[in-house]
Amino acid sequence: MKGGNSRRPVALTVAGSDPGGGAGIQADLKTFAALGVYGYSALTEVIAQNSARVWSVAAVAPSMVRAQLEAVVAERKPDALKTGALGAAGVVKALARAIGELGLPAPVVDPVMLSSSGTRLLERRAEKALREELIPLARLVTPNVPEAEALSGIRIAGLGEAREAAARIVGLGARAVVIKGGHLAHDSRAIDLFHDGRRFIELAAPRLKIGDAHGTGCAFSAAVAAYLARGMELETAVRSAKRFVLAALKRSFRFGRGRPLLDHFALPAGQRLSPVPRRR
Ligand code: PXL
Repeated sequence: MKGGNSRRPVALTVAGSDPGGGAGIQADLKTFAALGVYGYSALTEVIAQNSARVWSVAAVAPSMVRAQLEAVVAERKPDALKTGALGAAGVVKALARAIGELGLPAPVVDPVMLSSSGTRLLERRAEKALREELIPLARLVTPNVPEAEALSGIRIAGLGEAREAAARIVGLGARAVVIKGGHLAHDSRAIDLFHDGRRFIELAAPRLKIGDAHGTGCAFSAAVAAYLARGMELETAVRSAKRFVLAALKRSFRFGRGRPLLDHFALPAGQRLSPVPRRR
């Protein structure tokens, strides 16, 4: 049989499982699909959870994470890579090695440390491996404020400290960082801070009164990876991902007593799929 050679864009997520579908691998795959990108996924932890709470976590062995990566890459190298919850130091190290050895793209690293309900999804010991082995390979790191504090060692009370923390994270070797400012409140606006070692760009969005939604970080980093897979340049991908999440949040909904869940298909297809004109 003739070999396939489809040109459709492919993004790979390396992350944990949320059987409730709001976060993790499931949110990443929905985001990829919404953005017209074929999704590969390698699982790092199986998590018994819903949008409200986590019951238990089962780790996937580093060798099994590696085996999943080898299996998909044997057929097609992804155009973009994102990482989410990684669990153990061994997984972080195996992933960092695999990126080099298998020739994977520089990853969008969502440095997930806690679930939205507060359970650890990255061992404490693994934070060092994340800082020293994975972040230096990153195309973009997407911490929230507590994660940016943990990575940089800087307490962030406002945009001034956020800039210092962003510079430190780029200093670890990442090409760029966006600190998600859900917490960096400017009253009615939420501000994200992008830094690529040269420029600081403040990305403001209206603060929605939706409460603490589940899986927004996953959707954001997955959307950046999907837009990169489609060939968008980084700053445009970040701006587009922010619009994607905002639209998904505006159409969020809840099950039972759970937290708000995103509608990954909220943005009209035309706005999702066409490249956004570059700002000059
Ligand atoms: O958004 C952080 C996160 C990442 N990955 C998984 C999660 C969560 C939050 O709950 O469940 C699998």
